[in-house]
Amino acid sequence: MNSGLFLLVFLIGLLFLSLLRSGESQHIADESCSVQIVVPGLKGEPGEKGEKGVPGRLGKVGPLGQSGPIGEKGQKGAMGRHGKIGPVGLKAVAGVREVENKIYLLVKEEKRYTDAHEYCRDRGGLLIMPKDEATNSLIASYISEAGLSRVFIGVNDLEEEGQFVFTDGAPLLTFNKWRNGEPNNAYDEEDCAEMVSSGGWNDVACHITMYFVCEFDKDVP
Ligand code: GN1
Ligand code: CA
Ligand code: CA
Repeated sequence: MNSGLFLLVFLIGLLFLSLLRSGESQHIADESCSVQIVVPGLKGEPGEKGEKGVPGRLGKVGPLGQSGPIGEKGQKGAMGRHGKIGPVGLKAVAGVREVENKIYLLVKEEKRYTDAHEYCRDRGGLLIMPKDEATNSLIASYISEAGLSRVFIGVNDLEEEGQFVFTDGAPLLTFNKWRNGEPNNAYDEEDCAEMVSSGGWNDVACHITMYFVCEFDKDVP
């Protein structure tokens, strides 16, 4: 018994004693009275150890930890797959020139005159027919800028010696650009024509091969 309980019992005992003396003093006046004071007993033996309790609740979530150091760079990945096949290119062609109603194409493939003519015609065009000074200058710039010295043009006298016509059959009535002394039908075999980088024309043999320029009409409505 602890000291608090002992004090309580002691006080209760005193209260009981005072009540006996005041309220019932007459009734028990003659009785022999005795005061009993309750005192705590000896401390008992310790009890047996209890069973283990159930586990407690989960604790609160802790604060975020500090970020770690940046890792090392990863290894290079494997090579990717092959790309798709690209569009068909224009073989050996160096750009084009364009005016309001025509497109000019320098073909850097050496061909004889008739093969060059067919090349252009098969693509919807004809060998270039420079019918005015502006067109002739443009083609001259085109070939000189390409670093060339000469190209076949669509001029020939295959039908009748000395009677030069454009490849579309039109005669050279209002414009030509023959160099001095040309056409001379050298070796009696020159029935086709070339343009040199200055813009001048010269009749040459048709069986020789060189680059050439095609012209194409634009579809102007
Ligand atoms: C001569 O000089 P050249 O090679 O550029 C000739 C042309 C012929 C040509 C044949 C002034 O030109 O008429 O077509 O050889 N020029 C002169 O290869 O005679
Ligand atoms: Ca000729
Ligand atoms: Ca000539």
